[in-house]
Amino acid sequence: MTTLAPKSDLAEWIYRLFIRVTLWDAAILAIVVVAFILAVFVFSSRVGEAAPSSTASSDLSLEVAWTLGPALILLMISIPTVRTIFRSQTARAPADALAIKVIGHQWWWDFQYPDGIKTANELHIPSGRAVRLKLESDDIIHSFWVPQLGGKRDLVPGQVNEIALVATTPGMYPGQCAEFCGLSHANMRFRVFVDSPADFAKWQAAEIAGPAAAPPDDHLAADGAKVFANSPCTTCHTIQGVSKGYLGPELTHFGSRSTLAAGVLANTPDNVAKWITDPQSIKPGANMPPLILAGPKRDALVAYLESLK
Ligand code: HEC
Ligand SMILES: [Cu+2]
Repeated sequence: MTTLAPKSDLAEWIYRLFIRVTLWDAAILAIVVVAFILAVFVFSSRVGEAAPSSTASSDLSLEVAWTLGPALILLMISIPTVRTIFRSQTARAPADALAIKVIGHQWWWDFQYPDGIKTANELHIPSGRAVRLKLESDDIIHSFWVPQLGGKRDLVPGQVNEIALVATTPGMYPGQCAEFCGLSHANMRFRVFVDSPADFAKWQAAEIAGPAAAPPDDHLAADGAKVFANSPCTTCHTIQGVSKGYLGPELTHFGSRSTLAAGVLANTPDNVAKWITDPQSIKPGANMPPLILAGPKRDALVAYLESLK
């Protein structure tokens, strides 16, 4: 998570501004340090000497110089700052930008695409295409922050904030909620996968197609599908064609995600089993109840979830 290796146009503008402001700040620092050294070692009186004469109120050109100098430096900082602010406004995003709804929940992320694709905690976007993220919150204020893709923007209940960017380089970029939002705020992470346009089209097609059927010889997953269908999991979690939940992350393609519980754990069968058994011990405050389900039933459920590619 670094702001010094920008991978989108927005992050690049902010990075360049940061470097410029830092250089001007360095110039101010150099001037102040030199003036300080001169004052201490050259233009000061020694013990026993008379105090040097003051020029403060008598020299008009000096007064003008140290008023105009700093004013000019501030101007050189404010012009690019204001320009970057205007440039980064989402109104300037092209009309064909990919609009994705981002909904913050305590403590996970919901991503909804215009063609009906829904996913959680792992956002896929194409490189080289404008993306317009519409930020909303389901509960309290969160903040969307992917350091390599651009500055933070808050998700405020009852309001839609936007952030627009064109990602330049395929790769995985970690993100994090950047506004304190309660017990598991630090566990509200996410990942942005910037895919090449071809990879993105492939991902999109797989998502739209619904969950892949488990291989016919995977009896464990088939049993797990039955366990899921008859469990309280269906109240909260949506799996396309199976359940319509109203509260938790979409699980339709859970098996194709690399992490679970907002980036807290790697998505492995062991971790999923631990998560289902006692979510709160892994993620304090998690809004998913522990499920009293052990042995073969739980193993089957885990196999089913992992088969949802
Ligand atoms: C009361 C609603 C509720 C019920 C019931 C529930 N969950 Fe969840 N589940 C959640 C919430 C909320 C989260 C997000 C927790 C977080 O990351 O903070 C979650 C997260 C998950 C995740 C991680 C998803 C991801 O991509 O990070 C999995 C897997 C999961 N639940 C499986 C299950 C299974 C299996 C059951 C049934 C045994 C179940 N849940 C029952 C609400 C629920
Ligand atoms: Cu948050």
